[in-house]
Amino acid sequence: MISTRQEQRANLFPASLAINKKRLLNDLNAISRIGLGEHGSMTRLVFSIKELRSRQLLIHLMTQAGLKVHVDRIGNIFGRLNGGGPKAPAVIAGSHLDSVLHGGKFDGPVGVVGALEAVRTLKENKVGLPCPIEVACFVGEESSRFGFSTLGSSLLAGQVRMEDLANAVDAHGTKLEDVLASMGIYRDTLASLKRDPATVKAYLELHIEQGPILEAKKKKIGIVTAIAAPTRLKVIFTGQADHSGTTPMEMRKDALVAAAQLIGYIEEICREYSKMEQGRVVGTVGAMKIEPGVINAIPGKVELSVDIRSIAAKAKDRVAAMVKRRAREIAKQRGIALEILPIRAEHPVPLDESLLPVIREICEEKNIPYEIMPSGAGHDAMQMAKIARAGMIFIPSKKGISHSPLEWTAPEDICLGAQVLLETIVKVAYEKN
Ligand code: HGY
Ligand code: MN
Ligand code: MN
Repeated sequence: MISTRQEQRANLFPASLAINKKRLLNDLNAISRIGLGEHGSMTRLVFSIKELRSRQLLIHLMTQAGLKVHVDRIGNIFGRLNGGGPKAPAVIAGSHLDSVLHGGKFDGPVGVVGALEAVRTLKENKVGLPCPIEVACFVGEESSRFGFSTLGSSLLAGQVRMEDLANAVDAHGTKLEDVLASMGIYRDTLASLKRDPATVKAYLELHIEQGPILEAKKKKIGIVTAIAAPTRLKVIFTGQADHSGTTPMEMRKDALVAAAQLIGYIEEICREYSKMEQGRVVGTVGAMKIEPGVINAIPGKVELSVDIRSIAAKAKDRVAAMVKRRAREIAKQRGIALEILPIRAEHPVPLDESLLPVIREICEEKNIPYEIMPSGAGHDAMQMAKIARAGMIFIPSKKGISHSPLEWTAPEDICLGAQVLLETIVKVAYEKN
């Protein structure tokens, strides 16, 4: 008698099947030793030697696990466990290994090693699967170096034109498009990086929450409904460098004071907007370049990076327009020049509604307190959602801190998240196509 898929899954997926916690945490610690800096901070900026080394280590771990490893032209890594027919679309689970400057050790790696441990567990228990499972590590998820985020997953989803990279430049003046050219990637080769959506059944990402909600509500798993998206700009005020001692106040064209006015406005307008019903908007100026940048010269030129985010697309666009308008007003009042360069403007991404009950059922079966919630941070899942059903599983961040050496998630929470990911992978794999 042919058993139902549930019975099939039950037979092939004994409830006793559990990830190897020690191995998972060992992998996370091994990766965390690459890019370790002062006060336990992590720096693995995209295409840096340390970031490349972390990807090299992952390839070794995947090979050791007996997975079929594929690295694409930009450096995205896929470790595949075959299953089902040759054309069966794969369930992919993954995240990223690159970090922000002086960040934490959990943002990204938790999702990569969690997925690796889930697939390794399936393989060593010889669980028959109706489709391939792939562990993915995407290149350049963080915008820290070039201002451009989710690079690898955007390319896989066919979301990048060369012109989109025009203003993606790092602090040393290195252009992202030049780095791609050095890898043999030009306008005409970008399309070759796109993955055929027919080869992907679903995408799942385990990630730290990077916010305070799960801890505050004493929940252990977050089931993500949607991902906030950024509008990122480069704002350049150009006044007049001059002597800080001899130039009278009324004759100055001080670019830094103009920048300070705009920074204050961004904070004020985002606080205001977040109180209104149109939806919470957050705005940050995280980086600034001042020229000449010395104590006895009036700043002649200041370049600001502006990051405005919201789940509510209209609210985000409205705030971005108000910030641009205010920048123009400030420049006019002060008689200084203004340039506003778009880096990227993305739409908030709803995640797949049909994956939510799958994750919720696992949490309820295992009595895990869970929270259904949006993500304020960006993730590779927002790009993968453009070519496949995408879902995200959050685990708590201590005090909600992230992008900081104080970023911390308890080992037992990481292991629980990986176990929920494992069981979600199997359930999704067994769903009818
Ligand atoms: O910046 C972000 O939202 C994410 O942490 N990459
Ligand atoms: Mn991050
Ligand atoms: Mn991340």
